[in-house]
Amino acid sequence: MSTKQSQRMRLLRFARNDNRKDIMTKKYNVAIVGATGMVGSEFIKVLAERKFPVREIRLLASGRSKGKMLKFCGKDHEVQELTKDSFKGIEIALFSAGGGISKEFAPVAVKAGAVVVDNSSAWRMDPEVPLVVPEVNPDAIKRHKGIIANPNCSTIQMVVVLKPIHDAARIKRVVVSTYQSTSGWGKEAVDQLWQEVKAAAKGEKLNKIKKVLPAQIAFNVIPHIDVFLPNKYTREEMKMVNETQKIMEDDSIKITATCVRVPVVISHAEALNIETEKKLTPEQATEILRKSPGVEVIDDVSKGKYPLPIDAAGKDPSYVGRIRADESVENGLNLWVVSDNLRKGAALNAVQIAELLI
Ligand code: 3JN
Repeated sequence: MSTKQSQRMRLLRFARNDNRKDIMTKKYNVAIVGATGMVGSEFIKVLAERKFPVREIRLLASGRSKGKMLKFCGKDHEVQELTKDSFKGIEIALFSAGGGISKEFAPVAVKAGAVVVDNSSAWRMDPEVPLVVPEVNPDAIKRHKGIIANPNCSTIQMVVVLKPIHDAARIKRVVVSTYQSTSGWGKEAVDQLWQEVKAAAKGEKLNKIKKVLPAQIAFNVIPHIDVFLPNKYTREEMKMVNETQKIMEDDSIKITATCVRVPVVISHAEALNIETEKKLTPEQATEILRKSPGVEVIDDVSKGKYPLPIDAAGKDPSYVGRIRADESVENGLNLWVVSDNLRKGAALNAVQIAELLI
């Protein structure tokens, strides 16, 4: 059985464990915490697009956004202020409002009877909390005790590609360099990019513009995402290492990362160098990836075809291209992976987790 078939079987087994009639008829009360943020807006869009069975949608945000109107499935909904009483009757709560809010309010939501899918790093490495990418480790959600963590955006798009290669040839080591879009750091980082670009076009000085990123991002790249740690890596880089091992359920995979911010609005790109135990030719790797769930291969260099951030924006897959042998080692591959960081890297993955739950 191919990897894609066996992964599909696993997803089907999940579905069969539930009462089919229930799946068809039951609707859920869903809360979105951080509804006015970039990922929050994407949650609203993805739930509607995928026809998630929503009975009530409760849009929660800080007091500043209270009263704002947002559309869900063509209807206006008023944003409510997040408080400890916000979760009465809620069955599924999708959180994307930062680690502090998740630490404080996820347990409150669970106590009120909800299952939380949390997009922050607050719970990801907690051994009691499953860290899930549905194409990779769907079975892990069975162990949840109320909270399920959504991995970091850079990790998600990478593991969707690593998993089928690991299953076929056992990955020994991964060297990843990321090219991360500004939307990964939120609306204000995107605003910084636009303001800098507009100022430059008018011949104005850029150093007066408010910075939320560590440096000017227009016409620049910044090798600094999240804070620096004592080992001189950034927290973003160590998230990629630790989360990948947890999701792949294999601490023997060695990973090292360099995470870089680039002046792109949506979609993260990653250059992956992979060393495997068993030899995989680029043709074999391509064949495996073509059949893998959540992956789409775009790889025809003779026609100049490879994945680009502007093409991946608004789409679901992890796109892979530039599949070639690393000729400096015995069993090595180089790949280029691009995916929409707000969709598969955040909202879509969380909604797919919620779909597994129901
Ligand atoms: O900058 C990016 O491209 C990804 C950033 C993710 C991020 C930003 C602030 C806090 C995270 C995350 O998801 O890991 C967090 C966090 O929750 O720690």
